[in-house]
This record gives sequence, structure tokens and C-alpha cells, in this order.
Amino acid sequence: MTESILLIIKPDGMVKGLAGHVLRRFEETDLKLVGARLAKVSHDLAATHYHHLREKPFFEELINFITGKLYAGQDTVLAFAYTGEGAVKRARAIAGATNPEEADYRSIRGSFGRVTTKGVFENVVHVSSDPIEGEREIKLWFHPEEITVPLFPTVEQDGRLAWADPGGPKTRTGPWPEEYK
Ligand code: DAT
Ligand code: MG
Repeated sequence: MTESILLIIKPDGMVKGLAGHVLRRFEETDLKLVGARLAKVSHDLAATHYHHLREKPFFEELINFITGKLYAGQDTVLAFAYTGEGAVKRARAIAGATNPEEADYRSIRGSFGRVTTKGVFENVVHVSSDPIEGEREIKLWFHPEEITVPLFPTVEQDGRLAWADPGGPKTRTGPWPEEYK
């Protein structure tokens, strides 16, 4: 199945100079790069991106981290959209497990991530958790003009292109396979 994912090089990855390394790892796959931007992460963007975690005890620290407050004010991140066969599974294998201490040591998170004494997972990259999240996140981080292939339907709004369904599909047709969790 062709899937699309959002990859973000998080503030720790930016500060540690890991952008080139992360890109190289993705270039070694045949996933197609269809969008790239340097993005300023506002509180709103961060909270919308991580809305599914808003009830978690670590939510506030997570938002502080992704907006750069914990990382020398590093409030810009690099965001990429990739598409290809089995993109979620392949990209998440390169990234490694969410908790860097549990991630395979050859993965990006296992090699370069850390857990702070406050329990924040500084895990270098974000990769969409499943194809539905991939669609929602790409639509959140990119305007249609910034995506180089017709990935999702668009509509014209005030002379500009907009995503036809900006929130992405609202319902899942069934449970996602275990490997996407
Ligand atoms: P992933 O980023 O692997 O898709 P997620 O979507 O469950 O994982 O969570 C998003 C981010 O939130 C994750 O990259 C780091 C943080 N996070 C998740 N679980 C956490 C926990 N138990 N403690 C601290 N931070 C956590
Ligand atoms: Mg996730």
C-alpha cells in the first residue's frame, strides 16, 4: 500500500547537527521526497500536531520541547513529506522506538536520543504513526503548493489551493495493524 508520512527533525536533532545524517538515512530508502520546509513551531501548531496526547501528564513538557523552549530557543525544525510503498513501517524502522532508551541502537532515536531527568523523550525525529496520521500531519504542516505530487485532493479557495479535507479522514475503517502502533 502506498502511504505518506511526515518526518520532522526535532529541535534536539537541529541543535545537534543531525539533519544531514537523518536525510542520508532516508535517501538510502526509495521513499519519494515530495515536500520540504523549515518550519517555525508555534504553540498552536505543536498542540494541534500532538492533540492526541493532550491528556497525558507529559504534554506540557512535550510542547515546550517541540517549540524549542527546552533547546536553546531552537524554534525551527525541518519538516519533510515522503511517500511510497509501506512508508510508515519503513520510516519508523529508521527512526526507532518512541523511547530512545528502548530503541534499537542502530536507529536514529537509539543512536542519538535521550530521556531527560524530567522524563522528556528527546528523540530527534518525528515520524507519523500510521497512514491516517501521515495524511493529517502533512496537511497540517504543508500547503498543497508545497507538495510536488498530487498526494491528496485539493479545492480552490480565494484563488489559492487548499486541502479538500484539511483534518484528514476522521474515522478509521478498522483497527490498524499492530506494526503501526
Ligand atoms: P511517536 O513519536 O513514536 O509516534 P507518540 O506519537 O506516542 O510516539 O508520542 C509522540 C511524542 O510524545 C513522542 O515522540 C515522545 C513523547 N512521548 C510519548 N510517550 C511518552 C512518555 N511515556 N513519556 C514522555 N514522552 C512521551
Ligand atoms: Mg506518533
